[in-house]
Amino acid sequence: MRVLRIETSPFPDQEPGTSGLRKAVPVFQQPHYLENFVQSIFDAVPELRGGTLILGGDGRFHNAEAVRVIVAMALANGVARIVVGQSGLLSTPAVSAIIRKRGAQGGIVLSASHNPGGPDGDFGIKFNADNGGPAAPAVTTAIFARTREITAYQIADGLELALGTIGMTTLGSGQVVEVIDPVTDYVALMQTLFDFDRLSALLRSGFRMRFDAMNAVTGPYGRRIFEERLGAPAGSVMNAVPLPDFGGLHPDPNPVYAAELIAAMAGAEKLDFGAASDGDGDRNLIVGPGGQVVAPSDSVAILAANAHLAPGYAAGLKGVARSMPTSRALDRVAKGLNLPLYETPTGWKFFGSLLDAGMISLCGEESAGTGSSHIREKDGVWAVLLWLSIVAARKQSVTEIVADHWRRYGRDYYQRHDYEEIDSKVANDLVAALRGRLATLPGQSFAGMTVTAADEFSYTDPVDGSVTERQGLRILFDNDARIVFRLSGTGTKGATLRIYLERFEPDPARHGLDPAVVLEPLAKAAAAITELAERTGRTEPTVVA
Ligand code: G16
Repeated sequence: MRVLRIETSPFPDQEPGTSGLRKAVPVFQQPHYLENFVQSIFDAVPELRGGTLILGGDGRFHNAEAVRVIVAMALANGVARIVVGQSGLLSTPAVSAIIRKRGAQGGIVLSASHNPGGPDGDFGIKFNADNGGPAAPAVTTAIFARTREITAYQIADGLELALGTIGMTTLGSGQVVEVIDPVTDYVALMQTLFDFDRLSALLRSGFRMRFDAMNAVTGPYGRRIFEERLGAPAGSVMNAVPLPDFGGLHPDPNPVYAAELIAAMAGAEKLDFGAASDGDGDRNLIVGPGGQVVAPSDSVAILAANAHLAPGYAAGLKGVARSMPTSRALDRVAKGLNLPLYETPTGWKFFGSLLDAGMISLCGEESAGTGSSHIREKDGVWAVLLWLSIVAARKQSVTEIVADHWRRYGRDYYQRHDYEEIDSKVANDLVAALRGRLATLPGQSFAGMTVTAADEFSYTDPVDGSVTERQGLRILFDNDARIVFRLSGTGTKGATLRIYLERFEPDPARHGLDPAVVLEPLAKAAAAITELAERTGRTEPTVVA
């Protein structure tokens, strides 16, 4: 192996967003683009030299090539052991689990999550720290700073590694490249949390589930766990082969893109349980018989209320957390169970310090992510196993469990309206103008509702005291309704304005209404308050999630 030093110059646009660096594939295909960012990781995280690095991705277009480049750069930068998923595949939760199991100094995840793949799709890269979680803001800031001043990177030349074959190669330098089965360690961890015998009895009893892997990374995980280990009939996992372009699907498990699954749940097959995960396997969608979708904000609340039914959580939870725009359904459970509740900014990285400090055991977000202290990422297949455990223990369907939950805690009607690909300046101006008006809003009425409070969310991490500002604008109304506005940190084209609408309804007689109808006045108020149509020319959201 020969180490080459390649001259380069900085790219101005390598600032990590909510979850790593995400760009269109052609951006990543520019000469030196990936290499600059990877070298900046090695420079900003010196512990990797002489340490262990876990590496894998969701198999999307450019994954295989990027894995080869990163292995060669890791070797050139003195990483002692590189653990790679076979053929470059590892789900995001598996990377987190393996970092923790191996005591690695970090991991690199290649994914643009739920964004479409293929040559015209998106690609992404994210560094996870030695706790298994997305790097904290201080580390991503250091990586970004390094990308601004980089002049050269190091890469090994002349390597012939068979990354498609499980096995270990020790190089003359003593460095090791280990290719592992992507699924084995993850399944072993799931077995410590869930009663596989009970789940197997459920899935062999005629209960019929469908798991949609959306042609993305969870196909092999779903097949191994649901079909091979737990005995669900072959075909219970659909779209099970990871494809570079996800077979043209948009691997975002929401009611729009998981329409095939929802149709199957509503169809003649009379399926009992439906679920889906996203590109890299950290998000989840749960669907009841007949096609009822569980809102992610409800899902995390229901999981918190019932987690004790699975062995891994039988002793109860230490505390729970949600991102600020996630509905307050979880707060009601925390109150009922007398648990501490933390409200963090959007971005899984903010849960990491609470989990590390043992302050919470379960957390989740409106963006279809739920997870627990077992790793430091959200975890799609884990959420499905916990839901199945609850269904098995309570002997009720998803639909009945949701209805019971609302009866007990009330229903938080919830929708997120996304306005995608707005001109960045227009979007920033809209937010700035609203920020400037916040103090004047209380007392004003919009769409028949009166504002009681308005502020901008700022977060002080209770563990390390770090402060993260400007994390979303919140407006509260006199009818127990709330609107939150923020700009997405994961989009790759222009700006995405997210408007989160919610309204609490305690009366069980009013729990069966259409969320679009209940929340219509909020959507109108949001448009009026931001002068949405005048500023953006938009009158309808691109996506309602
Ligand atoms: C990432 C983050 C999540 C966040 C989501 C959406 O998820 O890990 O915490 O909720 O992005 O963020 P934004 O609203 O800024 O677009 P993923 O699944 O995309 O990695």
